[in-house]
Amino acid sequence: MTNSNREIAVDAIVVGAGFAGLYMLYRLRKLGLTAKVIEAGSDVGGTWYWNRYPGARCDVDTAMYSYGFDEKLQQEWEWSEHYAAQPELQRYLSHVADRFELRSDIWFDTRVATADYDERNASWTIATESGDTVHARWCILATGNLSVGRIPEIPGLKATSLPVYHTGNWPHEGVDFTGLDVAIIGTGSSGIQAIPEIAKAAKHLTVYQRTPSFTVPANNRPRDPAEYAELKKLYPELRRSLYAGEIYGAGEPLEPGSRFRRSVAIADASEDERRAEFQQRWDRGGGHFNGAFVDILTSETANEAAADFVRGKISEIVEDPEIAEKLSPRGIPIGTKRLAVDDGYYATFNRDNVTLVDLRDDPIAEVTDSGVRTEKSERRHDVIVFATGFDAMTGAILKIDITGCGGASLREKWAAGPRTYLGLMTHGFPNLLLVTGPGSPSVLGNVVCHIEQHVEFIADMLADAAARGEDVIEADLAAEDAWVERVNHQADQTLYPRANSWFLGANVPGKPRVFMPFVGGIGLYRQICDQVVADGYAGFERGKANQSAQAARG
Ligand code: N01
Repeated sequence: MTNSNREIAVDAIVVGAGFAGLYMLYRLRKLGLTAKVIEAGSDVGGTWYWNRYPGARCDVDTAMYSYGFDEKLQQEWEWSEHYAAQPELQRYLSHVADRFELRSDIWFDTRVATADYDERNASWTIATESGDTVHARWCILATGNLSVGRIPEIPGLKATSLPVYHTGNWPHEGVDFTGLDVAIIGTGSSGIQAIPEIAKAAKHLTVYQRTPSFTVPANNRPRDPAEYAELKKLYPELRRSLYAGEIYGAGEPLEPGSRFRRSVAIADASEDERRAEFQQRWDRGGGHFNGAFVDILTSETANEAAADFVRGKISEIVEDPEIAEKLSPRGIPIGTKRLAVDDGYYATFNRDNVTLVDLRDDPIAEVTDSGVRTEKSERRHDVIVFATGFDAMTGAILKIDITGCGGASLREKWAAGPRTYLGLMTHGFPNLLLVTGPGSPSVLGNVVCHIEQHVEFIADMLADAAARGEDVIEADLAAEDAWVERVNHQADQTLYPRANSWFLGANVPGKPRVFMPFVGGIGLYRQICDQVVADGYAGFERGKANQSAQAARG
């Protein structure tokens, strides 16, 4: 990275040029504010810029995993498949950047190092790793929930001469696996997407699995033109019902109506009805499998029925019963780690060139120059792929050294877990706004609709403050404490805390175990936000900069 030493002052600085940062910039400009977006990558795209591993594709029907804010955009853009692959998503975001002429306000290849709040001026000073300085009234973090990849510490890994890749930071030129003996470590959503594709290309693929995950088929297919035309007519109603939480989580359905709305409790369905419901969802494909019954994430009985159905499918698909058993998750409620959506995952284990190593039985001891040594055996490999996930939700925020009022450090404030009001702001850090921050529903469901809701909330709040001549906004401490309590309480009513998931930070050694997303669903969350607005932005303290400075000086 070269030193650029630019210094500018704008109304708002936005960190990140993925789905959130692009739309935020668009809305800030609509408010007449000057803004700059800082992006570490060389192009827009965020997650879709970095995650280019083979098989990377959306796990939500992409027609709904797209912006709804511009009618012409959603009518004119043509998705080719139900579950678009990474290149198409990247093209879409690139198109959005060009269509709304956003690039001129984005600094690419630039990473934010520090952000410091100046109480006297009620403004933020952002310093980049390459020596730039930006002064801004508002600092908006659109850094993504899954953008800091993690490779576990394994003896010998740092010293190995083998090529090592992480799915979340994949080489742009791709990796040619032809004729190679490949190891992949990790079987979450990324591994589950990559494994079938790498198996097709490689001479041999060894899958090192520590915990089996539940996955359901995507049943991906090209879009049928007539069905797609019909969908486009229904966009407003579909988006309305998705935002209202009337359709399950990510918004798999492509038509409104009772068929896709939240279903009945499992106790109200007979054995035959249960099976039929699971089967039709399995056949249709996609993550809405977990919406079969309304209590799958709250009732052990309902959850076990769904889990049993999937385990039954694994034993039907996988020919070797021992491998089928190793692939079958037990003791982890289905859906408490994000349900993966795959394209031929289980059938991949029927291939002659695929080996499954169960790390529960035979843990990794070290990585060598020739491969991977487990406690019981040693295998030669030409390349190692890590699909070991992310320092999720807080990783990208805390990677920036952020100081707020009185020089307080956000890393210290969040040392025992993130504390926010509505996932939007954190007390002691005025004018710092988070898009889909911890404490919001964000990653549970369709993140694009959550992003749109947050960006619109932030833009409306800034417009309202401007209309009142206010330029300082801060989360009220009591409101924040009450929100954190509510997020925890709500999670405790579900089965979510039973899994060692990244939702809880359990995948990062030493990270506090706190359930980070709001599990109440986007419908309830939206109602709460609407009420906050109706009550004059209740829970947000607002004022004028000089008044705040006087207050700060005492
Ligand atoms: O990461 P993960 P991911 N030794 O944390 C294993 C989104 N996403 O990148 O469970 C051996 O889920 C770990 O094992 P365990 C989606 O929201 C979306 O796959 O900790 N193994 C697990 O198997 C998803 O949930 C799309 O025992 C180790 C795996 O690595 C999120 O990203 C596509 C290990 C990590 O799974 C993260 O998914 C892909 C070790 N030391 C991802 N450490 C879309 O389609 C970890 N593991 C939009």
